Amino acid sequence: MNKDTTTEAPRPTDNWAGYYEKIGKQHLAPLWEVMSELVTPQPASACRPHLWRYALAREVLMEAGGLITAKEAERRVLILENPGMPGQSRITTSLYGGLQLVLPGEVAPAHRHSQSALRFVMEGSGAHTTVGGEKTLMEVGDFVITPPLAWHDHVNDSDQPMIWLDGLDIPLVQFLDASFAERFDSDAQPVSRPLGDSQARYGANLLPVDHASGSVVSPIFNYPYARTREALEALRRDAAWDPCHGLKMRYVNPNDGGFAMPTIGTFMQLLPRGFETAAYRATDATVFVPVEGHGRTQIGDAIFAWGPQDIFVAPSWARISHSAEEDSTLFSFSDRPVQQKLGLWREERGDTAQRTT
Ligand code: GTQ
Repeated sequence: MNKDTTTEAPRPTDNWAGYYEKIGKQHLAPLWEVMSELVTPQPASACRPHLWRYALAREVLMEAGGLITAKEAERRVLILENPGMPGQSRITTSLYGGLQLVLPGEVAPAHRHSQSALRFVMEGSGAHTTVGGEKTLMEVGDFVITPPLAWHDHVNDSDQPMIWLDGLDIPLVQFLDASFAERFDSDAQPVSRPLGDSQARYGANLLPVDHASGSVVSPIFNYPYARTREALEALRRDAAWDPCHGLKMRYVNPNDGGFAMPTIGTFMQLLPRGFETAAYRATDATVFVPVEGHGRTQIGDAIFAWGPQDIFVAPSWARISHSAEEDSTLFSFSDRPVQQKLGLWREERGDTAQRTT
């Protein structure tokens, strides 16, 4: 190769600003200025580890109960804003979290949207949500699904406040510009199926003989805590404890054995008293909700002491280790189904993780 052909071309190094301005007029930009921010050697997340103390959040949520009705608000929710992404309505980069309050006698009116929602019940008993024509009663620790575009209204006909954690794929749907939403023309949708129908039809290790599988959303829309807890308790007798997770189970869609929701993976784990997990990290930022027990979790450099109903979040690729002071159960959710479908999900376990730093 003739050396001169590469060195002769005029180089604009003395006038980058002028060059950038010129190409900017054509809506062009130089990759070399941004390459290292776009293609990072490791996840570079704005998401921060954080813990919301339930008692404190509850106090101000109850205050909102005196300021606005569920109907006025459409949904009376305090958004759990990740401190690294203020004003963006995100608990992780891809997911939204909020605490919703429905007071006795209130209705959060029927609507539907493209976004999938999970409810994880924090407090109260016997209020119901109606999803696609079927009511389900909500008890503490229940995991309830609202599939994309399913009509849903929440009604509290009990005599106690009902509070649950909402987890939605709002940021993900926003990123994809795929949001649709509409209001139903009355507060409550008609109920067309008896209580417990989906549970019996799809949630009893049976499926109707001609059930056409294939939906990406589980037809079971309430996974009661009582049954989950019972399974964990039975398994602990002969548990092969995972050094990173204790005993960790995944909520499943009986159609295909996949995750219960298309965009959000949900999990419940048991950490027995005294258990200390080995460090673990994965690319799915995760929201944890202790249901029973007390313990501590280290996420990167942050250490959080937690008890029932607290909510804490671990960013993508931050090292997580838990220690349980009592028998503890932790619900968690993340965007793992999305990452796995896209071939992006990655994890690093235990000692390996320690050695790679
Ligand atoms: O209950 O339908 O926290 O539509 C945010 C958006 C809850 C809901 C939220 C929603 C809902």
